[in-house]
Amino acid sequence: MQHSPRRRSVLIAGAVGLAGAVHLTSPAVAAPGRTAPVTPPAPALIPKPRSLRMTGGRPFEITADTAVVVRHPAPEARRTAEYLATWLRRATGHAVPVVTSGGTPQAITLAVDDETPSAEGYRLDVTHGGVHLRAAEPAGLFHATQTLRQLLPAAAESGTPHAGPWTISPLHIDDAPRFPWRGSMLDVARHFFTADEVKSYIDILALYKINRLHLHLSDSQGWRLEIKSWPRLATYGGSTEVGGGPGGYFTQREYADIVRHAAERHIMVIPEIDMPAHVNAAQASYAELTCDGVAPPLYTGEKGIPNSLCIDKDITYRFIDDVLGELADLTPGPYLHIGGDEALATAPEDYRLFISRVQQTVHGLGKRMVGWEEVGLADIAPSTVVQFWANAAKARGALAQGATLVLSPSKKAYFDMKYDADTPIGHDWAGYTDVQDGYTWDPVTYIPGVTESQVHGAEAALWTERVATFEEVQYMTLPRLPGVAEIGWSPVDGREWEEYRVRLATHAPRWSGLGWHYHRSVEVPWG
Ligand code: TNX
Repeated sequence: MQHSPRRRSVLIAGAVGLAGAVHLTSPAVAAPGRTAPVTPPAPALIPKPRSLRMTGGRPFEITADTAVVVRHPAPEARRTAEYLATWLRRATGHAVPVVTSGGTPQAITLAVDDETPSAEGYRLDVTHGGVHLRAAEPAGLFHATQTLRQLLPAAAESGTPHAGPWTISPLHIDDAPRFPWRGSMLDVARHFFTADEVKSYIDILALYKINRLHLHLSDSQGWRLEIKSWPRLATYGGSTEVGGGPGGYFTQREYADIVRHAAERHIMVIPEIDMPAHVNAAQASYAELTCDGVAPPLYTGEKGIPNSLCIDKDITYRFIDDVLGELADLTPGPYLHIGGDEALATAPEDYRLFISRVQQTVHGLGKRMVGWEEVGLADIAPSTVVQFWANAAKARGALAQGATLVLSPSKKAYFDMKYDADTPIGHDWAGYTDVQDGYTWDPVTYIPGVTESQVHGAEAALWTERVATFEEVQYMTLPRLPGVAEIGWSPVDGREWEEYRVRLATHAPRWSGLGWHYHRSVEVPWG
């Protein structure tokens, strides 16, 4: 499906309505009897900005004279400028120096914006003479650079310089996210993915303004983080994976490197240590974590197996204090995810006692607790973030206690679900989730009766029992991830599948340039 430039501009204007501030006044709309100047089509940005206006006139061009100018005092702004300049150098072959002063023509300027106080919002202006990125906070500046990246041709992603011309049509963008939590979960426990692969995953998240990376670091099939006080968790518990492969784990240094790589892209890492169930790898490593003191063998099967930490033993809580203590020290973000799902081998009363004790530990470490929806069955503090995946009653139990939600509905946002019957890998227990299914839902209305203020946002979850290679991670993630990103960022009023799928199709050359595999869903009009 093709839209004329004018039609596409109007569709972009759909997003403007909700923001209510700026209206799309296309210079292409001339008075009767006058010839309209040609206005280029609105760019196919994902997530769609809150408001975008093509302002007309001669384009901006990146030339050998182009510099990146930093007029924002935060050190992170300087880092973002360097990141942008590095990317531009690789794309264009130009020198693109980073400077802090001087009236450079053809400059791309990063500056403070006192008018957009939102933590992640930004404004972006392109004129013939220059590009201005303005934000109150460094995160907004970073997001602005990712928008700028999408304003340039896909050839810019290939990692080797291309001949220009590198032009951008004049426009004004005023943008900010709808939700503060736009997440992506990667299960590195069922199959292990290396720190370099995780960093590559983070780079894709950044392009779509995803700002939370949730790492599922432990499960029955593998323990993936070095814990210095309990070393066998990683060295033995991490020594295999589903199917019997070699598994692996992150050293603390590697984990810190992942956290840093994410932070440089304004992405917060949410680490999860799953308990009281999903603990076979831990119990295989330390027999004292079982009630009978007998260590089970390592497990490399795919199905969940009923196991539980021993709720009555003191050593269980020493283990948790040690593990969460080391994890908290390594994690600058305010959240620790303690899993809490599918505790089928734990009696309900024991489960409630257990979650209360773990919550005390998390709070004692100065962190907020995150748990899967099952923690709504326990007594939880209002500061708890509860991750919905299937059961509305449990989520409501959490809301009734003043807790808040992140939405990961398994029927919409589980990227381990097959796209359709022909998808060679993945699950189907929650149904097929093709691109349209993954795009057409809303985090506030998904569970009836929930209000916007009770929702932090949306998170995609990629479980990896059946996802064995990093190519398969890419294939299950794209093209669904941009949909979750737009659900979390863009105003609900501007979201329309027929328009989105056309926009999405234009991103495929970008993914190819980056070397990313993706699924060519029949629902998307790929070029
Ligand atoms: C359910 S959703 C699980 C995971 C599995 C997933 C497979 C949730 C909290 N638990 O342990 O990997 O299904 O789709």
